[in-house]
Amino acid sequence: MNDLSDKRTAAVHFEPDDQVDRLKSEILRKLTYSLGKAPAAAQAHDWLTAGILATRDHAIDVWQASTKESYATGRKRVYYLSLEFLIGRSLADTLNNLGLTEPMTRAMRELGVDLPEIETIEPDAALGNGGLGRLAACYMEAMASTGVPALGYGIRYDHGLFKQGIENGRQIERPEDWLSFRNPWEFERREASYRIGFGGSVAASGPDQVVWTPEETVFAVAYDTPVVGWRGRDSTTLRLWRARAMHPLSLDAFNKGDLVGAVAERNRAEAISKVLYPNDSTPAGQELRLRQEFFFTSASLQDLVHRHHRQFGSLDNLAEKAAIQLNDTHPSLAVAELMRLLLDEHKFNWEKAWEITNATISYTNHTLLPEALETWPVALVERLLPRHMQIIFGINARFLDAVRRRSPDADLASLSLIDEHHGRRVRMANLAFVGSHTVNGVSALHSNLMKETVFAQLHRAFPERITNVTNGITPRRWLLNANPGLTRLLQEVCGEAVADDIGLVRQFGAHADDRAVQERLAAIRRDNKLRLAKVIQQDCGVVVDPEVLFDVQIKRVHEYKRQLLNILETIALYNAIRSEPYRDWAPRVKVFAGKAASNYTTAKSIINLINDVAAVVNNDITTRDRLKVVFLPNYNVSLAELIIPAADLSEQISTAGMEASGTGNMKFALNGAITIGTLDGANIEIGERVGADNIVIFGLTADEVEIAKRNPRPSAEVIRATPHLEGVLDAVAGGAYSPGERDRYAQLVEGLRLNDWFLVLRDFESYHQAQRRVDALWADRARWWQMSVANTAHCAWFSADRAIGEYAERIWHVPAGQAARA
Ligand code: GP0
Repeated sequence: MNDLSDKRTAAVHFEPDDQVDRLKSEILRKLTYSLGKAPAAAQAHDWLTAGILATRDHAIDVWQASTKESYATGRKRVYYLSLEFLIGRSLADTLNNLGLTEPMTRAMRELGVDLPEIETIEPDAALGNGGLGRLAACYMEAMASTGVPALGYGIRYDHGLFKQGIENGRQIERPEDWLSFRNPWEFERREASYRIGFGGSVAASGPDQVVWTPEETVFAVAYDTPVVGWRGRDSTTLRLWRARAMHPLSLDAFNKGDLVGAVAERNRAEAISKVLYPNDSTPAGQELRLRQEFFFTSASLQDLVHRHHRQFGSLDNLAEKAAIQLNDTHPSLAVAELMRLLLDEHKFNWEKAWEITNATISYTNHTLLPEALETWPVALVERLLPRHMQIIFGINARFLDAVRRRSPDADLASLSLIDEHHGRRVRMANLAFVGSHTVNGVSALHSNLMKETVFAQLHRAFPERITNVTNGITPRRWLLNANPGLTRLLQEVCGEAVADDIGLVRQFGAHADDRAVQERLAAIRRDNKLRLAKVIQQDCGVVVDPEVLFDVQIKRVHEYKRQLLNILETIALYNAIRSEPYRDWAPRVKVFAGKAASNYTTAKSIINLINDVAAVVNNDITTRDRLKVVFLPNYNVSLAELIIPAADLSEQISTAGMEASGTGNMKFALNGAITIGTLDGANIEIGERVGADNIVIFGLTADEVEIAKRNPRPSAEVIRATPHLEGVLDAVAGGAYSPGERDRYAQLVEGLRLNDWFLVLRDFESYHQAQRRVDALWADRARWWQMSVANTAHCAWFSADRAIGEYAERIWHVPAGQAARA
């Protein structure tokens, strides 16, 4: 560890001016010799790239020290397999973690460049859809910050999540192109490439041992990016795989003049890492998706097995030195692929191979929605991965045998890795569960529901296997960087060290009644709202007053997240304000943002409705200073960083039992927004920590939702019992918000009337009442700031450092490193 601390003091030894001068010359060297540009000719983008390259050098110092240390001591390493890493921008966060924000800002200023401005032209690395991918990104940073040696494995998509435009109120998708200016953070590793096979045939070569001859082979090439942790003490590695063809050009075809045929193999191979599937919480079910899953899983496992073998000369101790975490079921094939490598390539017998596999792998579940659980047709897996299908059958036979012997009355059909009901399909969640030593849910409620619902039978078979690790978020990105105003206040009140130990924000709680603190808080929030208001004006053409309540729902658009409940209640509020203009309504702006999967018709219709309602409401002079509705296009990580610190009210209103955890909810609460929410996911744990008086809860509980689903109450009856609802639904269905196309929302409303699956109607009145409680709280501004202080003060527990600490101790059995103890 000595070289690490030496390096750290080395950075501190420079006098500030030396450091600025040094950075200046580093930037100029990059500009001149890496980009070939003279300062006078440099465009904003060149300065950005030069700044990133100079910053990256500092990251590399940390990175190499971390890698060397973990290699030299032979410490256990975590391999985090995730099909998604939703990173966002990297420059500001990396500088901040390295302690270089100040000197870099000055260095750039002396070169005539405004750093905060060029930071905003860095493209978001949007290699993920939503919460699941963002969680992976937070965890890579938290492992770096707490000294857990780790590699994140994923796919280097050429095109990340699509860009969303809004045209005539409707979502349109445009391709995303983050690599068009190259990615200055990454290192291509041609030498680290692996062959990934598909199709072909298998032939027995011994007991349990088989030779697989793939019909098709592609290369996986590694691209590495360092992720530096807080104060640059440690670093993790993000290793993303790109697909390349073995034969980029067929000379045969070329010579015959068949130019399309000449590049056919190349196109087919490279399609694998071409684009991220834009589905969140619902499997796309396309063959290319399965190819993506196997491609990155196989490359990652070959890589880690190879590295382990090189370091230790044997795979017997793999489980002692490697912890493989599966982020959802997308990398479930890891179970079969590790078995294949151990059996076929390293000649272990089945029992030993299985023991190693099971002791090495663990799995995180992120959803209980039955439609979201991944399954693949046996016939497809057999054709694409014949050897893996054999291994899966082998695992299943042994597993079901063992269960049958232990408990003859077990429900084998629901335990089986193969679903026999809908054609034969491989259940990826069962494969991951059986292959893992530990399976975790992402909030207390979710982990308990796992035991009672989808995994009930597996839980009976392995009562020790399920555990909970409530999600966490990195406070560096989501508080220190996103909200510098609040951070300064917290440092004044709780000491500079809050940045190092977020737990110290607890002390902020003692100042909840302090008038001066409340005023500071109000001023900070106002500044953040002004920043957001400018973007709202630019992007939506709507002027909003920073004095009004900012009521925010930003997340993927999904029926279970119930943006529809929010917008229907907004319509009711709009009607109410118009009929009683002089009541003391809390003036509000309703802020929405979020993407819908491109094939999710209902979600797209909800986006359309929000925009149509906005068009009506924002042009009505009677409600002008009371209500505005805006839908910010192209929600992404950068936009979240802008919106969250400006929010007064955080909408977390999913149907109870359906949102596994939520992580946006944590970001808002830590930044001092008040949550209006259901008793779902981590909302429950937020409520437990901030106290029932400091959160606004409404709606059916998960248990009540269960009952309501078994005995559905007819929508007509619910509507009759709910004041205002009928009028709202009639207006929407009748085209009041879509005068040019009167039946635009007929289906959407008809859906609610036929089957209110997500209990939008059932929870409407409760939500409406909760919003009136919000009005009252907002009217008493001292009370509001008290609540806000309590939220910030009691949400440090939702730090990703805490979550990673739990994984490290209870699942991976890796000691946190020097950084965590320092
Ligand atoms: C869950 F199943 N999540 C899925 C999925 O396909 N994509 C995804 O983002 C989310 C959950 O919905 C969550 O509740 C959770 O916090 C997150 O995974 C990380 O665990 C949304 O915030």
